[in-house]
Amino acid sequence: GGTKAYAAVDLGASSGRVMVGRVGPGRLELTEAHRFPNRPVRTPEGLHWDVLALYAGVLDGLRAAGRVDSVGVDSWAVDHGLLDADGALLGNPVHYRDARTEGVAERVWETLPAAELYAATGLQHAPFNTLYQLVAARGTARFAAARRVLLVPDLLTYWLTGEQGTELTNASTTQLIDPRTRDWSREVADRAGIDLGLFAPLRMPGDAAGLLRPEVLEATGLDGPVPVTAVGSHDTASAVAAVPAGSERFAYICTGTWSLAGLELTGPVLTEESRAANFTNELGLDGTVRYLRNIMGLWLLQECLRAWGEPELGGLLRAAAGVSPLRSVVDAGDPAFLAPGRMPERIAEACRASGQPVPASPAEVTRCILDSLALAHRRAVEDAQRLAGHPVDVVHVVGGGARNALLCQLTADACGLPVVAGPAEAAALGNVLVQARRHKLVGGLAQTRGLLARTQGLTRYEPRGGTARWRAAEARLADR
Ligand code: ADP
Ligand code: LRH
Repeated sequence: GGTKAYAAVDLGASSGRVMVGRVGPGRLELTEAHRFPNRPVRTPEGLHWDVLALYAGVLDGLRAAGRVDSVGVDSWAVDHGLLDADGALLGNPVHYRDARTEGVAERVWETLPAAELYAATGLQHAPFNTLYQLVAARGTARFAAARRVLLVPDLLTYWLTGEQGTELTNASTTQLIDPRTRDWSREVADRAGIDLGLFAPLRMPGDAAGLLRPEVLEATGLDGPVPVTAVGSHDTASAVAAVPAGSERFAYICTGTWSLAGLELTGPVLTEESRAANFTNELGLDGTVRYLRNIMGLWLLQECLRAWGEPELGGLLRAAAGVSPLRSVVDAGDPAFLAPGRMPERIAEACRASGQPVPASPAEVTRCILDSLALAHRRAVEDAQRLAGHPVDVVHVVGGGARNALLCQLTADACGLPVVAGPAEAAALGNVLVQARRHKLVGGLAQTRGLLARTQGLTRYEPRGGTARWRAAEARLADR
């Protein structure tokens, strides 16, 4: 009694899943109902998300989940679908790794200088920020026909319920939100020539987002009514909400396709120094700010695995653990690694260009990637503390990379701080917990973090010393 079940639809860049969270007094259990690949598709027009395949996976997952008390959807940020005047999707959402935004930011900065843009929105510079994508789309027939922009989780929520909205945490990655007012920045939109009327009204995590449509009930075999709840629909917002921290003195690293490394703050840091360090201020639950840096993450390894014909990951990581440490490192923050393709070669080229030994075997390349990620984690955790004036004494690693023991240990060593790893499915848990708030089963962040710490299996990694070696490796990169 007193336990409810929630379906968390969590779409990552590498896989989508529908998880079922059971929440009751002192209870939080997560099980996987269905997982499906997320495979981007390149057509002559560019690189796209196969959003219909993802929606089919969501419906299969809801069927597998069975009876639930509500549903919530989160996904990767910035990307969106365009709808025509009838509400029909105009083509597949373009992938943030597509090249159409090359050079677009530089054009925008001619009328809206980068420094002013940062002061107004606090958003990192990434070529794929929604603002730049919309500017890139301008002039296309598709954009001319567009009457609405829906971010990916809002698009799926629309298909599930028929209701449109723009959830705030994900809206904060568009580069059109002022993190101080937590509302649209009309000035930025006007100066960039973007019509904010394209976006549906803002909604907050915890808001009702409608009921599953009759056709969805039919397709999933569920009995209605099934409410849908707006959650922290940016996957990173949901993941940070599920960091099982016991105090405010923590850093987090959400490690999946990306590594998102930083701090949870009560307000944005909009200084010029912060801009130069490319830290972002994204909006989180309960008035929080996600102050973090994007690091290329396990994308580097995913792309190598693809090039090597998908060898088994466990064996490769064991082999990498035996390779001598810090032989060569690359800058895991370098946007040069953003696009898909030829990843082992690109990593080799970066090592050669910086006069380091070129990793040859898959085990050596894997070790180079993990050392480089740990080094980038160290830099982000250090820089964030300094720039925000917010010291920490523990680093929480959540997301799929929390299952990678070598990466967690190297991160502890590099940061010179203990790492607490887990939960690996943090985004789904954060999604579930916001739904459970609607039924008053859980409270605010501090309370749910306690529940997470008590119920989720966590692994602790102590730093093994030798931070001098990491400082030296850092200097090797900085010299270039
Ligand atoms: P995303 O949400 O961006 O798709 P995830 O958080 O699901 O990413 O993380 C996926 C990554 O987690 C994989 O690329 C892989 O490197 C890592 N991972 C998943 N399972 C394991 C495992 N059992 N051991 C080591 N690493 C793992
Ligand atoms: C991680 C993520 C990240 C964004 C990127 C586009 O999945 O949402 O927070 O920067 O995708």
